[in-house]
Amino acid sequence: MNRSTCLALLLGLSLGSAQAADPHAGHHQRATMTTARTQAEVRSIDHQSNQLGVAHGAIPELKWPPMVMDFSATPEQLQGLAVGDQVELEIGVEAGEVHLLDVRRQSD
Ligand SMILES: [Cu+2]
Repeated sequence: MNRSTCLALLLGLSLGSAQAADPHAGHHQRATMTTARTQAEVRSIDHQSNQLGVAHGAIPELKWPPMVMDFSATPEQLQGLAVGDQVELEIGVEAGEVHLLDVRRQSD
């Protein structure tokens, strides 16, 4: 391999990695958030650390089995909720992070 071939290969490699490190990559991931709605029952509410514990059913869109889990929530989302409430949750998963997008108490 002569010197100019080596240089061309090096340039090609660095161009390739420059593309992989596209600063817009992070922004584009926003478009890949997977969202799903599910029925759940409120199991715990922590107003100190803003955690909402729920039992939810299977969520095929997210490939989640039924489970009991905690979500980080906003104080607004926790407002007016009580343990035992039936709620509808909108959940978004983006780059492996779970976001609680919406909490709606089911009218009884
Ligand atoms: Cu879950």
